Amino acid sequence: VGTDMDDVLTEVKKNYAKPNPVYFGKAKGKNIIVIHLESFQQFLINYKVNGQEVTPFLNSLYSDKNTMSFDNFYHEVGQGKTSDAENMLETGLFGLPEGSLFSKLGSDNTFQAAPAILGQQDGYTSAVFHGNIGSFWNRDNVYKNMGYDYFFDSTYFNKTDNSSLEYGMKDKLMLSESVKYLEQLQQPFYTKFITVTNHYPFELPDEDNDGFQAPNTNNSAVNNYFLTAHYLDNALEEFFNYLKSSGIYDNSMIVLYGDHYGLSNNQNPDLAPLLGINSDNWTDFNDSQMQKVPFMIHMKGLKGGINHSYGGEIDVLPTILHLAGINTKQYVQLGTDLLSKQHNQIVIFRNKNFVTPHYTVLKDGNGDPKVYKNKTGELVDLSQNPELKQKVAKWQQYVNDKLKLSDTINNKNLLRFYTPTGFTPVDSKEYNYQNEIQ
Ligand code: GP9
Ligand code: MN
Repeated sequence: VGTDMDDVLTEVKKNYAKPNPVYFGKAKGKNIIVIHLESFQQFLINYKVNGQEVTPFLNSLYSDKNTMSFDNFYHEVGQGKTSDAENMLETGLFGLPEGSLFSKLGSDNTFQAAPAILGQQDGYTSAVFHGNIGSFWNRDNVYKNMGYDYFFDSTYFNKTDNSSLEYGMKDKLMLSESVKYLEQLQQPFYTKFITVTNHYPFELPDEDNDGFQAPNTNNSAVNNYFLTAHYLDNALEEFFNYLKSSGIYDNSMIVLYGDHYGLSNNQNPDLAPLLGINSDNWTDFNDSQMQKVPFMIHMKGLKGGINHSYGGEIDVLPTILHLAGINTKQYVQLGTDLLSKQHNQIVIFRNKNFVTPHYTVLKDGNGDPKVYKNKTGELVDLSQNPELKQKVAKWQQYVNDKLKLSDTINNKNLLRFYTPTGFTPVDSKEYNYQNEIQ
């Protein structure tokens, strides 16, 4: 077992990308507020239906001079969906090839996750806010193993007959109900808000729609997706207004990300015309483009802009920790800081497909690579391009090795054999989420 972990550490060392001095520590000591945008895809940003912006607030944030926004950022989840996204952001390791890591291993595995790292290294208090039951995706157990101090699940919130939809409390209500707890948290805090309203089948009661007109395709999930995304956008604006009026905003770095696609590949042909593409011409490449999700870092005084680097959810943890002034060198994390000059731009999907800054590499029915040019969506004939063929094989090996490394660490629970210097292993028994603060 010792050698397994030694091999892991050798690989992880090779993978490390050193922080960019322009950004390292820029958020040192600030509160970190992570907002999980359920099922939110990048194409919604700046998209208009009948001339009306779907997400005017996020659009303004996206182009704000204090926001670092990414436009080539992909989700990398597998079957664990939301929980896989959370897992990558908190631990810097991938989810599993099948099922949800949270459900399968989350109760027993050793984690070296964001709340514990920030708590131990810089005195952060940590909390998650989520308007559904705490056992969904096994979160109540996983969060303890991650060292989350508090988990405000739906039992903490005042509910009425129509305050919840299928996946939990409506976002506006969850966010406003969270405020009374947020205000009591010791600062600096690391908090995560998991929204749910923009979840398939995207059904929004009329009373929650401010008059936004959905598009009119034959597919109601496609139409409704714009309504719930619009609702989420309103909810975020209200929450930001609160953060500003309470003063929390001035001492906080706010990180927003879409966890995964909302519209599935089955629905994309019905979405195609809304994106100006004929359904008959829709390809696997177009499906892969739909896996782009927002990633934005907003903070007063941050030098922002639209960053075209390619990256994904696995890269978020080192990015955030470096901004917070915590070097990630000794941690076992498989992504690289998106702001580092050494950031690795190969984006790894959980099914072993991948994207580079120039190519998207998917598989055909036989498992052979289908290589598309990102710029044009054209299929490249590899038999005419042996040099690229060789490169693709090399990249594929890298992708397979990376996923295998992650699976080995997770399946063998290897982190129990390695404790980074200055880190104390988390004891889940020290945590209890039963309405402590009330
Ligand atoms: C449930 C919510 C949805 O709590 O996070 O999970 P998903 O279905 O998107 O994985
Ligand atoms: Mn989700």
